Amino acid sequence: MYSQGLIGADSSTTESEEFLKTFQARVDREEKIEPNDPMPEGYRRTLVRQIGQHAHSEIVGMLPEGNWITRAPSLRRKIALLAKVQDEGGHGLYLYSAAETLGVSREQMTEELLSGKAKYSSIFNYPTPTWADIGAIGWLVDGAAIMNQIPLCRCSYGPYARAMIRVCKEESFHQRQGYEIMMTLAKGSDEQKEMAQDALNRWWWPSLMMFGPSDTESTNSDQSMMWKIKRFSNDELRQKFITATVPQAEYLGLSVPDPDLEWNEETKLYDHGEIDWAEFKAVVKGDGQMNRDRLRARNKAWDDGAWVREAALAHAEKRANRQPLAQEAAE
Ligand code: FAQ
Repeated sequence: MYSQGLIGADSSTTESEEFLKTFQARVDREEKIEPNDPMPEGYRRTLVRQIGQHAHSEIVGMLPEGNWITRAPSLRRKIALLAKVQDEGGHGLYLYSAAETLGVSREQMTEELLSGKAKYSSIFNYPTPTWADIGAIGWLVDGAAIMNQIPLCRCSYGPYARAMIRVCKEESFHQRQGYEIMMTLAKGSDEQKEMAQDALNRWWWPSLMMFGPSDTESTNSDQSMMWKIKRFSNDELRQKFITATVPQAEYLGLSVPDPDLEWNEETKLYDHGEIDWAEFKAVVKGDGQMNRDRLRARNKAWDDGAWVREAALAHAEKRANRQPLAQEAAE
């Protein structure tokens, strides 16, 4: 099934017109689609693709911040960061489980991540050289993730929508954790303020790229919006994020690194400069600063964990073999 590739909605299905119409009517009535419900193959594959990529993003997303757990500047910061990174691992697990309800196995998804075949969010291919990066990730990356994921709580597919409710609650703690780090740095010494500005300079544009290509380039949006998997387009969410975040930067006394950023009184939104889509494409293709490093780290974790998987399997086998004896004794 899944071996057909990581492809998006495919309109060349063999399902009857009537079946597709009935399904669309359910979606339009805002009924949740559940795992055993009939669904078009394109809908199923779109969800496997999106939820799988989302799960991989959470798992790879543990790496840039994990880099700072042993170097957090205080015990309080270390505890909060540990909890955040642990949450991200948990989000990955809920999401893999949600994808499994669509008939794809966790092993298949993991194999696709480790081989470099599966996509994950471009944002996690940037380095975290300073402590301020941890502030910027919480503030901007989690902030962008929340903007994108709140509408997913209303996604037409029940298991994904329900997973998103808990994920969004946790992301909101992550965002505050990051903003608080930025506030501390921005109110600190000149050197700390400079660190905060430098992190904002490096994370601003990649955070805007998280929302995906512009609407004219987004291949999956129209179909995903029709199926109510997505509720807003990539550009709409990006614009909402900019509008919410610019005043937060002003409050910190930091400047957003976009000379073309300007409040538009008519639209009540910020006009912004051109995003470097060539950079986005290169990162998604695997040529970002940290792509190779991230995949190496995930592959090492998989290899290093082999003994745990083997031991768990051996234990399960032993228990299974013991059960008939225990039953016999009880009889
Ligand atoms: N990076 O047609 P569209 C987080 C791909 S979680 C890489 O617009 P779609 C938590 C896209 O897959 C962050 N690839 O696609 C956290 C598609 O490729 P395909 C992840 C990207 O699906 C915080 C192609 O481009 N969040 O941050 C990206 O309709 C801190 C065409 O694009 C989610 O996954 C990208 N940025 O819209 C963790 C949320 N953007 O498969 C740790 C769920 C697009 O056709 C620390 N996903 N592509 O070959 C979504 O909402 C959607 O999938 C979008 C993309 C909006 C990401």
